[in-house]
Amino acid sequence: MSTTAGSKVFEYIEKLAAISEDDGKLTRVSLSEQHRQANQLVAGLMRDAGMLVHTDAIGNIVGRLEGQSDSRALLLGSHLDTVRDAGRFDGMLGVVAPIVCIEQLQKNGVKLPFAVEIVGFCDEEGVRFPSTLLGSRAIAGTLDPAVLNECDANNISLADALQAFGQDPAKVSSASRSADEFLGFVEVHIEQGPVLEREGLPVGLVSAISGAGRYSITVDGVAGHAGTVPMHLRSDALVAASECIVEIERICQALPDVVGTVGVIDARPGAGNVIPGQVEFSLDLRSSRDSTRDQAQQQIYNAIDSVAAKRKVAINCQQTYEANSVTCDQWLSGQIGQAISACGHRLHSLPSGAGHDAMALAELTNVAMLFVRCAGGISHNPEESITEEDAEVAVQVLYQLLTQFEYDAAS
Ligand code: HGY
Ligand code: MN
Ligand code: MN
Repeated sequence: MSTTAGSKVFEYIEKLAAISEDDGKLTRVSLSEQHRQANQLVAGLMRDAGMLVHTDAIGNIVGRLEGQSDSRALLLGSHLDTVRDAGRFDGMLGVVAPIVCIEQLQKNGVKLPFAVEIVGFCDEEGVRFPSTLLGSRAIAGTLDPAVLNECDANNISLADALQAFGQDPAKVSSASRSADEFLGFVEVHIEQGPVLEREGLPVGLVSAISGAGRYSITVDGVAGHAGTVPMHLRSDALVAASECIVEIERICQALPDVVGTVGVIDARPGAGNVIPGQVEFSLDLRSSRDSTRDQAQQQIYNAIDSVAAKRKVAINCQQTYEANSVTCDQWLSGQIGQAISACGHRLHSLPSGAGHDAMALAELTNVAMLFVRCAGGISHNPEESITEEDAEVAVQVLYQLLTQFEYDAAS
């Protein structure tokens, strides 16, 4: 059977999907042994495609193909870390599709005037550490050094994790790149939503990326004996947290274009016959409009204050991360749009509710995104899937973009 670009993409995706810390599920967090193995696999694919490869100071894997006449690079790529029990395309598609495209260019003897770099970012999901977009923010030069002190669930700091990964945490800032090195950043990513499938389209153009805030909310009540403390004398941290969570849902349902998610909750001491004395839960708050997200945040804080007073508990809300919404660059998006049309597909532009490394890179260079249809819009779920045909279209659009790329060579 002849290999197509789509089948090559799937071949590489399957190899990456086999590298996981969980048997039978795909979980690969940043700076782990599994991340190291994934970087090594991707480095081999990049080298086989004729690229020079290095690992930067934050653990991103970076491949580069020199241009014939211009040292500036069009940057491509996405993330190699995953959520827990993840799908195999979220992130990885945006690293593998560009590599297959470079393979095709090399096979066809096409020499581009400008350089191409492909990056596999080390941490976009923010599963291991409280912050996220670590790899892309390091490249953009916007990473706050304070994140080096953030710890994972095993109390390992980012600095120690970098050390164990073979990187010197004192040199993280050397991962930052300068704007004049790049022509722009294009990220290929699954849509993670149902729109392209409903439109009957294999690919789409991203107009904007929603901003997001992440919070850690701690409720302090009074632990007690489940059998001896009357209901009216309790300061039950878990019931108070539950009321806060229902309030968060009510507020986000009432506001336009806001989504709020509590994905993690930890009740302590965690015994069935003990009234929970302390609860910590996460909040992920998003909107394509930063002002609306701010409005939701304020309403949530007010609601939490009311619950605290009513239930005689102390509640602390700590924002651990924020990324403002990003509008994709018109010029770069226009070139992707031309490539989509040239490949014979109707152009459809849509916003991204999910966050992406492109949000961080927008601080450094022009960014644009190509979405690929995914079945049922399912993502952050092992059922996440795309077709080989759509993967083929993504590579074709990238090929068209690179070979027809128009830019001001003089500047
Ligand atoms: O959470 C997100 O939007 C992304 O998948 N990290
Ligand atoms: Mn994701
Ligand atoms: Mn992603």
